[in-house]
Amino acid sequence: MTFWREDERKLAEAFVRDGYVKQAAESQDDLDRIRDLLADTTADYLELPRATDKGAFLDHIQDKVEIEKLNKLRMAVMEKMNSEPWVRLAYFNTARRALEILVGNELAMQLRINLSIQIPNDKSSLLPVHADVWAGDSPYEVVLWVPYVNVRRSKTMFILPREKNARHQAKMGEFKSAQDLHNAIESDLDWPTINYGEVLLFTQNVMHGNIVNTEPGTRWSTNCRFKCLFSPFHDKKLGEFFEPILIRPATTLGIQYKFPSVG
Ligand SMILES: O=C(O)CCC(=O)C(=O)O
Ligand SMILES: [Fe+2]
Repeated sequence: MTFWREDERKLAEAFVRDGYVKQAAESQDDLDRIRDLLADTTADYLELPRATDKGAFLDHIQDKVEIEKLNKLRMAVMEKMNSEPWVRLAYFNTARRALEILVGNELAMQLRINLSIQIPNDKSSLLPVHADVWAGDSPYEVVLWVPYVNVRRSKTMFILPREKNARHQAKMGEFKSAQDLHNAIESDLDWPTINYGEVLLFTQNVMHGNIVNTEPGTRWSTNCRFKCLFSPFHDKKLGEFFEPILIRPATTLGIQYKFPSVG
């Protein structure tokens, strides 16, 4: 006996087993719209003509910007992306059904979508092995991670699948440094190949991160957290870091209900 629908159960089981799932974007139009905004904003910022092939333009941005100016560009593009009201809904639409299956149908979404740009051989924009729950995120959050170019090997991110994560985490006290930890987990890491048009959902309870991109092109990706509105919040609070995006009528009625006063 299970209350799960068969296709939903498969997705849920894979997520629980590995701590992540990859799937086709549920709305290619919304994905394209965000990708095009990133490309056009970048072109405007660099005072270059807007590209026709936006994907290729992003992938080859290392030819157009120096490493020293990269973070300023990243901040400017991120600012623009977060100032466009349609982007949040478009972002959600790229994995709406999966988020409802994996997280819930009453949802809070992170207020800011983060952008990461990793040009080949840049050592300055790395996120060494970590789990966001170690630094104030609640273990109930799921990250929707979206690449705007094809990513694989060192151009993607690495994830330690759940079972292996549990094994290594049990020996956490033995590691002297992040590098030590990285060396210990290295052979157990997954490096999901994700083509443009696909998205990744993962739990930040498992260790993950990235290394220097030694592939020929630049990685462009965004990440944003979603959680069930009624799951416990940790340091990242509702209203400060998250905002409700879907509240169902029964909840609205429940919140508004006032018992009749008696006597
Ligand atoms: O994009 C990456 O390589 C890492 C992203 C990450 O650590 C996160 O979204 O929590
Ligand atoms: Fe992270």
